[in-house]
Amino acid sequence: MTLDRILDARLRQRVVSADTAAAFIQPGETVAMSGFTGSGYPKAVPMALAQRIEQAHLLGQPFQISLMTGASTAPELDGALAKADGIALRMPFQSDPDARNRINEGKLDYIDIHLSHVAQHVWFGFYGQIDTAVVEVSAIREDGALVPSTSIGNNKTWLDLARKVIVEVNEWQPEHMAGMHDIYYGTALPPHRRPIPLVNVDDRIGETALRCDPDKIVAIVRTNGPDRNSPFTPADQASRDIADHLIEFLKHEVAKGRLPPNLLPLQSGVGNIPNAVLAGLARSGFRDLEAFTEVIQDGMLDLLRAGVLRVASCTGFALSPEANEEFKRNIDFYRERIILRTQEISNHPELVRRLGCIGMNGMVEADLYGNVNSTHIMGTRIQNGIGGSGDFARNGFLSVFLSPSTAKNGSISSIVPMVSHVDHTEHDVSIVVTERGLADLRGLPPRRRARVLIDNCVHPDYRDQIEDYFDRACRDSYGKHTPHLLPETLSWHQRWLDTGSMKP
Ligand code: 0RQ
Repeated sequence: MTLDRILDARLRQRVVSADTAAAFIQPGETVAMSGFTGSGYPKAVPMALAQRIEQAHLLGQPFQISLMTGASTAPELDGALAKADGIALRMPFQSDPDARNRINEGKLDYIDIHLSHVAQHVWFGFYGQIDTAVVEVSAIREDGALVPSTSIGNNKTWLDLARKVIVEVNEWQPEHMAGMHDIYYGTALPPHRRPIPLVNVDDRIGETALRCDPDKIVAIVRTNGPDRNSPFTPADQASRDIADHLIEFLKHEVAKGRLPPNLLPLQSGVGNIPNAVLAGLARSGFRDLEAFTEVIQDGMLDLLRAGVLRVASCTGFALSPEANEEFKRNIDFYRERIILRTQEISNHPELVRRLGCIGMNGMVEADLYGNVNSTHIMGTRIQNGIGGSGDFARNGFLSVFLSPSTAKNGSISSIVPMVSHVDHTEHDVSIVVTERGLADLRGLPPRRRARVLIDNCVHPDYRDQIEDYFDRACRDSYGKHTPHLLPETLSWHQRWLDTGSMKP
């Protein structure tokens, strides 16, 4: 047991309070913070910064920053800064209710991009200079290298490119995480890029700690606080039915010889349905599975413990409080089986395609031809963001989208004539699953895709309505390749906005 997590004596002298550290951040700065789906985000400096911003506003002084992270964070970061009206621009992903409201009120600019793109676009210079990086770590080694905590996200890029760096050393994070991380320093910019030497899910191609020029570290803050641990909601019947349809399909694919008996590396989004899929896999009889994914949630720890999953590669965690305790208690077991990577590697299109990942993500809605909306409610209100779903949908061996067939107590059909916003085009979607069944869209032309979706995925309450639309579109549409009645395509959404139901 190490007494002090800061082993570099020089850096130990830079320990200050969160308030002192936050004072290094000036109005108008671009600030890049750690954090991915509620893990490994800084716990103290963002709150101190939010207070500073509130005080400035009370004095009538403008104070906002542009904020980048790995993905979503927590109330102490996104929530506190959004409530303080401290964020002018946010990227690349968030799921915080306060930030979401401000974005949807048009008061906070949000850039929602593929998670694999973030680091490279920052390196390309598309987002200008990063002024300050604020990064949580679990320890600082004697040589000054930073041992990451429960997420890596874009931290390598932030530390490489920021002009100044604030480090939070969080003693709540398990000290024995050291060795779990794999930070690849071989990325280069075009035209100097080389193949990434990762051919198996468990290949280690990098270093176990982050490099950081010690001269850039202006402040170090000691913290001792938990990650945002969202409580686990037991799977409902619809989620279990969705999981059962998908697992039956995967078994069918093995029987047909299109997938090996231990499948191909799994990517799983976060939430109730993906967790139900993981729970279903635990009972499925599959063994020796692998995960090449962004986020590890409770279900993956269960699969690892049960020996169903052999190894999991990710960039962060999203665990319940119980799962977090379990993870900390058995850290030596998990360190052998989990590898955390930077998100440019965990989500890299080259690797997702080479490994042949099976992408499984939630969706808001799909249309008759298989276009998928993952982000916008009624086409205009952002929910979270595309996250990593596009990295896996476009490049994986299979791209599966999962959703109940209805939303908001049945007043909305998740299968609509035309999606109100497109995140994944018909070219990137192979399988759609609702609790009603599974639509296998592979190899089908548009009208047959519509048939399969109607027959398998639409809720009975909306079946006649969508059949009627499709029949009339096939009869009256200008072109018969992807039939549509353009004035009617979004009438379902408008009806819900007008009357509170998509039903006529
Ligand atoms: O809103 O709570 O206000 O009622 O959308 O829906 O049913 O709670 O489902 O939490 O699984 O989220 C697509 C948003 C699904 C998620 C999405 C409303 C619904 C509710 C949430 P309310 P649920 P989930 C890995 C991969 C993109 C990012 C991604 C997501 C709210 O899966 O963010 O895949 N995906 N990342 O009522 C109107 C519909 C609706 C609808 C749901 N058809 N119309 N509202 N809702 N369907 C992680 C990362 O990349 C970091």
